[in-house]
Amino acid sequence: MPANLPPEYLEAEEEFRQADSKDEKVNALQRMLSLLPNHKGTDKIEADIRRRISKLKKSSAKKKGPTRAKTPDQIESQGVGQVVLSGMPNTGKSALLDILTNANPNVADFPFSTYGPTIGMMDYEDVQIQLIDTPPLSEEHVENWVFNLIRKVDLVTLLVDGSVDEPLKQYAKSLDLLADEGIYLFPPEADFKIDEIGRTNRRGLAVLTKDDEPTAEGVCGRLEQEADLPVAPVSILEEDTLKEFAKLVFESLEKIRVYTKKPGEEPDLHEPYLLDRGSTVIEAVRSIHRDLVKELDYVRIWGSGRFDGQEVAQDHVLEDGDIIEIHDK
Ligand SMILES: Nc1nc2c(ncn2[C@@H]2O[C@H](COP(=O)(O)OP(=O)(O)OP(=O)(O)O)[C@@H](O)[C@H]2O)c(=O)[nH]1
Ligand SMILES: [Mg+2]
Repeated sequence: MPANLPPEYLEAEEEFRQADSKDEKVNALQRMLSLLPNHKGTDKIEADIRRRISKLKKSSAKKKGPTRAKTPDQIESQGVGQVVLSGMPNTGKSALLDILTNANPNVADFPFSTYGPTIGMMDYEDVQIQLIDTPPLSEEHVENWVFNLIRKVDLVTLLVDGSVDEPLKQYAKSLDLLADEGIYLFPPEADFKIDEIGRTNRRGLAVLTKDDEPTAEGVCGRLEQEADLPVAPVSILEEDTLKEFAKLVFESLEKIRVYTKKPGEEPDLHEPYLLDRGSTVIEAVRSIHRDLVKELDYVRIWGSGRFDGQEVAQDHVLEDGDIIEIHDK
C-alpha cells in the first residue's frame, strides 16, 4: 500500500537530512513521526523512525556517561608516585622541575609565572617519580583544580623560599592556605588520608629552596625545629642537594623496590617490583604473580635476611633493595 506522505512530513524528512547535531536529528525524526499518516502502509516507516530515534538517544547517552571533562587535576600517575611541587609565588617550584626532569616549565624572576600544571619525570636510581609543577599558593585567587590535585597526589612538597626575609613565616602561611581548603600535611610515615572529621591529610615534605643564597644560612635548622615535616634543603646550583631531594622524595613515598632472581642465576636488576613499605614476602609473591602463591614452596632472600640466600618466612617484612628467589613446589 503506498504511504501517501504529506508535504509537511517530507519537509521534516529534509530537515533530518540537513541536521548537524544529534538533538536536531532526534527533533526532526520526532516531527516526522507526528506527521506520519496512521495507516497500514506506514507501519514499517513508523517502526524505522522509532528505531532511529532510540539509536540516536542511546549514542548520546553513552557520550554523556563515562566521558568526564578533562580538568588540569586529572593527571595520570606514572612511575613510583605522583608528587606535587607547591608553595608561595617565586619559591622556585618551576626551577626545581626544570633541573630535575625532562620538562621545560617557565622559570621567571617574578611571581605568578606558572598558570597550569607541568609534569616531568625525575630519575631516582633505577626508578622514576612524577613531579607536577603548579601555580603558587596565595591569598589571591587560586584555581580550584590546584587544591583538587593536591588532595589526590601521593606526596606534597611544600617549597619555602630561602631568599626571603622570613622563610618560617612563609612556611606557616603556606600551611594556613592549605588548611583553609581542609588540607593538612603530615610526615610521610603517618598515612591517614581522610580523618574522622573529613579533613584531607596528605604526606608532606618541606623543601627549603635557594639554599645557596646567604640569607638561607641557618634557616634549615630553624625550619626543622618548627616544622612537623621532614625538611630538604635544595639549591638548583648544588648537585648533591638535588640528589638528596630525590632520595627523600622516594623514601617519603613509602615504597620499596624488590628484585627477583631465578635459582642458580644472577638477579634481574632491571625491573624492580614496587611495593608498599611494610610488604611481606607473600605479598611480594602475590604482586609478582597471583598464581605463584598457590605454587609457592619457599623463598630465599638477599638483603634484609640475616645472611645472603637465607630462607625466610612468608610474613618476613621486605626492605628496599631486597632480592628474592622464589621456589615453587
Ligand atoms: N639562587 C637561586 N635562585 C633560584 C633557585 N631556584 C629558583 N631560583 C630563582 O627564583 C626565581 C623564581 O623561580 P621559579 O622557579 O620561577 O619560581 P616559581 O615558584 O615557579 O614561581 P611561580 O610559578 O611564579 O609561583 C627565578 O629567578 C629562579 O631563577 C635556587 O636554587 N637558587
Ligand atoms: Mg612557576
